[in-house]
Amino acid sequence: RRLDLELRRALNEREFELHYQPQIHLETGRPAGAEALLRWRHPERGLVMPAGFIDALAMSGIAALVGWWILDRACRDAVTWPRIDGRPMSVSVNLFPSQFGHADFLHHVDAALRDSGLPPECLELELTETIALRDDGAAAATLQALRQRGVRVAYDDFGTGYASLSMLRHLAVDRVKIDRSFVCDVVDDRGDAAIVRSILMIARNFDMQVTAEGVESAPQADFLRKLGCDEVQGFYYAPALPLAQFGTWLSDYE
Ligand code: G
Ligand code: G
Ligand code: MN
Ligand code: NA
Repeated sequence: RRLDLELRRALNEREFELHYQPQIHLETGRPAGAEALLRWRHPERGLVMPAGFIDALAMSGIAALVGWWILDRACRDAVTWPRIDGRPMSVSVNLFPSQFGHADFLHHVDAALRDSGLPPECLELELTETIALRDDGAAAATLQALRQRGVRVAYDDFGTGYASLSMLRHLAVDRVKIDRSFVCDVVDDRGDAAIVRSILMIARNFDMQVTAEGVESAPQADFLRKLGCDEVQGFYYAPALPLAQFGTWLSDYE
């Protein structure tokens, strides 16, 4: 169909680009990494956000192809980032469902790391529970293989799915990302605060780091810091920025 054809063209004509949203270590207020977020530089419509195409792309036949490009691009971009406070910046890459279960998945991860020279410890892969729930036995083996390489894995949108807890039992990961729907009213809504506190407690017991998404104000950041949240991202710090602008943003911290 029309959008499908357009997405194919976008891939061939190199209309996709990655923007980077900073991730801040709450204790120090310093950048720790960035999440790569896909944008479509459409010749007529200008910059198109994922809401306008990501579901169609995920279901199209080229999702994995675009996904390998994203992985490769993100690793190549991340090696250019400076160390902050002596630590290298990490890059978080969102995966499409068709990537994680793909027979060549680990091959592509290895190739992206090898070709870029990015240390495996600097790569974090973001999964949603629909991805991890797809194939239980294979998913566990794949996570184990990533861990052996030193690549980290995060659960995205944590708490929004129906199987968030049972996933942790079967598939250990390094980090959970608290969905921004729990963060926006966390200061004023007792229910949201209770959920965030509970996620933090579960994460500690499973030895996982926690990133809160969608932080838009200082009071939210302060609240999350006092609860012991590790990292945050959100408009309060920066939106996703084109690579060059992200570099400029980072240079303030060098
Ligand atoms: O950038 P924005 O917040 O509009 O992105 C919305 C959602 O689109 C993200 O939360 C994520 O789920 C999805 N998304 C954005 N970039 C990527 C990408 O590079 N790969 C995949 N698989 N999903 C992405
Ligand atoms: O991977 P995920 O689907 O969670 O992607 C994060 C999305 O959230 C991106 O599309 C990004 O543009 C958006 N986003 C990032 N920071 C904020 C924020 O502070 N507030 C809101 N409302 N959205 C945000
Ligand atoms: Mn994400
Ligand atoms: Na998310």
